[in-house]
Amino acid sequence: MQAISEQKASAPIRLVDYRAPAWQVESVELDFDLGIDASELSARLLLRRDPGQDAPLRLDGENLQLLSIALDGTQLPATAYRYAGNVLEVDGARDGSVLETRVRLRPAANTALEGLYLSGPRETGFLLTQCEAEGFRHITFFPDRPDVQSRYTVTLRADRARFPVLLAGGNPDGAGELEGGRHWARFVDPHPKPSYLFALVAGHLEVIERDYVTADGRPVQLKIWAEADAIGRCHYAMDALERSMRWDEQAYGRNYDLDVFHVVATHDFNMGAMENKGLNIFNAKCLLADPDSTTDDEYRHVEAVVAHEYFHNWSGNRVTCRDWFQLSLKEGLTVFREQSFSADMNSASLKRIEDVALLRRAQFPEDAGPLAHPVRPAQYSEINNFYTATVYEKGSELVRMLAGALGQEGFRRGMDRYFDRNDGHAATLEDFLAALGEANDTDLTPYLAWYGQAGTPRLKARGHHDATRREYTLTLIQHPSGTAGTGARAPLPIPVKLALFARNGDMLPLHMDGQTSVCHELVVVLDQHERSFVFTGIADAPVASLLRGFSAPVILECDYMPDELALLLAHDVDGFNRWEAGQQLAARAYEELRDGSPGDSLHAWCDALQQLFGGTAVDDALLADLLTPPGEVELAERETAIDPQRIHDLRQDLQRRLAERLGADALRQRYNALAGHTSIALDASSQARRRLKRRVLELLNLLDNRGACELAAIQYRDAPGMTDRLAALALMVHGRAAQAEAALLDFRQRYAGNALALDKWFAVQAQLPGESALDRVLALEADPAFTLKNPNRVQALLGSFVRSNPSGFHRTDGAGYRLLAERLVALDALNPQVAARLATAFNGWQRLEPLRRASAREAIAGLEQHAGLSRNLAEIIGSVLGGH
Ligand code: B3K
Ligand code: ZN
Repeated sequence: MQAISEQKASAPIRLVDYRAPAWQVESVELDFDLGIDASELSARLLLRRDPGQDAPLRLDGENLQLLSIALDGTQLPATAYRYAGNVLEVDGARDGSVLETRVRLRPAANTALEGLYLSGPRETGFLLTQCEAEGFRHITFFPDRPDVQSRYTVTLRADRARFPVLLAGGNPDGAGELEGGRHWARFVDPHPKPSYLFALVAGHLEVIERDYVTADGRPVQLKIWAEADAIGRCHYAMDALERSMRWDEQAYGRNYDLDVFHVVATHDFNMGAMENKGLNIFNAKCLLADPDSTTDDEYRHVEAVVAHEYFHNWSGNRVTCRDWFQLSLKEGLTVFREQSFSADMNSASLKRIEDVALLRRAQFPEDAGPLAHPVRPAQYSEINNFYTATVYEKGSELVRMLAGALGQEGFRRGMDRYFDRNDGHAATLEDFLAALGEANDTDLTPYLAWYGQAGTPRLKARGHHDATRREYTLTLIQHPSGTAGTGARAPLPIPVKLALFARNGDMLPLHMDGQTSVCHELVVVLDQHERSFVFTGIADAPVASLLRGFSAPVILECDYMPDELALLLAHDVDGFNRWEAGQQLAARAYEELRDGSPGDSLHAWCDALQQLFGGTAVDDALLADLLTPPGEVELAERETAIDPQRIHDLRQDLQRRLAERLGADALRQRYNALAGHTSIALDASSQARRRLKRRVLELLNLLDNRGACELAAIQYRDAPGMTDRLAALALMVHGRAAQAEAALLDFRQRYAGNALALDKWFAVQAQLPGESALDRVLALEADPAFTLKNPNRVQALLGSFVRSNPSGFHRTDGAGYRLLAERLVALDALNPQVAARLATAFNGWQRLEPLRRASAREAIAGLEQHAGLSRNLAEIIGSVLGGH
């Protein structure tokens, strides 16, 4: 029986409606007969009924072709069950019943890449699954919710020649031959798990292996699988995996818990990677790495994602989420763990800068517009729309605040308590805060308010120095954001790490509230609307360095004088705050230019950077970041009527003025000195040199376009690796160099067989600033290598255009908006998740200047009228359009 296709229910799911499941599945046996066009699957569920509930047995199932159904060994007549509205209701089930169903799936026709699908061409590709959040219901009938945890036994059967490799999560439990050239393999997972962590992979794959022994003595086989042309690019990921496993043992005392850990790379994946128990599946772009096709930033990203998915084995798998509203319980926590790992493996302050820059670029705008939602949303229509920067990145910032409040040892004690108490359970954010708090005899419930309130709070800081009393009073005031919602707005606990600097750049000892112990940095917690903190023994007016290390995810408003920011930029020993002072100064310099009155901030910024550029106070990587003003998206956040082209031009002007101050000769000299070191080594100082080299050449380009492009052409030709090659290519393309087309052609030919490198070729062109980008995008869509079916390619071309090229996308004639709307319709029919994510590029349209606002509105409203949008896209479009 085929489910009658129905309009998806649009009533939102609400946190307040949560009820414990009436039925659990104690164990499940899945038996697959795999094929590309059709796969069949028998499922045998041992059911447990909650004695306190008498609801009938209801199982989720979407677009499943039901072939047979039996209860306790008896085939059911059509009158004994009903399959409608994506729910299968079965009569007569009782505690201990066994339900057996058989369904047929169509993997090759599955373009949504959710459930069981095909990666690659029909003839040579392989089968794989993606179940989080609700993909398992596309595979079989099941109570597809994370608080149902079951033991899985999975048997795979398939033609050996077509599917030589058969993998599923858990430990291997036998394999063998069958008649007709077929074979089988069985896997048993001893750890009960929710259905979203189920996975299988079948097809032609190569493997690299490594033996690992956990700190508690378990031998584990680590196996990374990829197609033949990619397996040589998996070694870096293997090293990263081993580093991650050791780190989790040392930092959190967490050991791996199966005999084998599989990782598989695919080019067809809706997001970065997936932490399926014992069988992680990765988007190739987050796993494959080699110097010829991977940039330094991407290497660090691969390391971080490998770690992230591995860390989920405890924060997500062993302790999972009760319901999807608790998503940040695993995602925010795992991002925090991943960020801490990356900080330990690389430069901690650069990592912090990178993370905060991402938060501001991706999360702050989300939190400031119609898509704003709390880290724990109160309702959703489509859960896949809530894998957001808020749940992930802001969620991580909340864990960071808790970790800061408890200190390193206290946090570890709390995490031990959390893992031990909730092991094998589906937990809530309350469980998390309770474990952390109880292990430290402290009440962390005030922090729950952070999880329930949308919007970025503003923190106002005012300093007052009283020379006669030798006192410095710091007053902090918090304001909820406009998107915080109408619910309770209790003051949030805001930890503010601070230090005071004397005018000569020395840090001052801090005496507060008559305390005798002296320190140079401390954390005060603003837990009321307003509070003042008095520091004594301060002879001269100091400069306060606030929110050091970005100690809370807020927007700090402090009326520094330009010379005060310049002092912090020159002297702060907190690498993050030094960078932050530069960013603030640059943003003010930008505003001076915008208002037609270049003044003190511009001069102070250029002066301070000239000093740092000529000295040795900061390393090359930090210098590169200091020489980079806030991006166009961040600058737009400061505007009320956004004109992206004008923002682009002003930012260029700002950088040109900095370049002028540094001087073309000094830039050229520095470039030549840096260019002398050509290596593909990944150590910190080699990466730092490449980063600074790129930045210096970009600045030089603003003074001497022709000269910089000539240097870029040489750099492109001689580049030993992708970092230098791509930087040179981007400079030539965006600088409209005479050499650009030849370089693009060369790149295209060189990487014809390398999909990830080809994505960069699309992306670099889609980011061409200005109105001509759209024609370029249209031309590239006609390229035979472009397809809407591959999420990475869509992201490379359309994603880069609408997200990373504001001056190109936001054309005054609205053509960018119309293009996006049209492509969303086409994409939605293939892959609703990818369409919905791309549609968030419309976020913020209400704050555009009137002309663009009108055309954006028209495009979005037209889209909303379109019949048959997926629930995913409809929810985003509906929210973005809001009440306007
Ligand atoms: N947990 C997955 C994301 C699943 C997304 C579902 N649409 C990757 C991660 O955060 O590790
Ligand atoms: Zn995750």
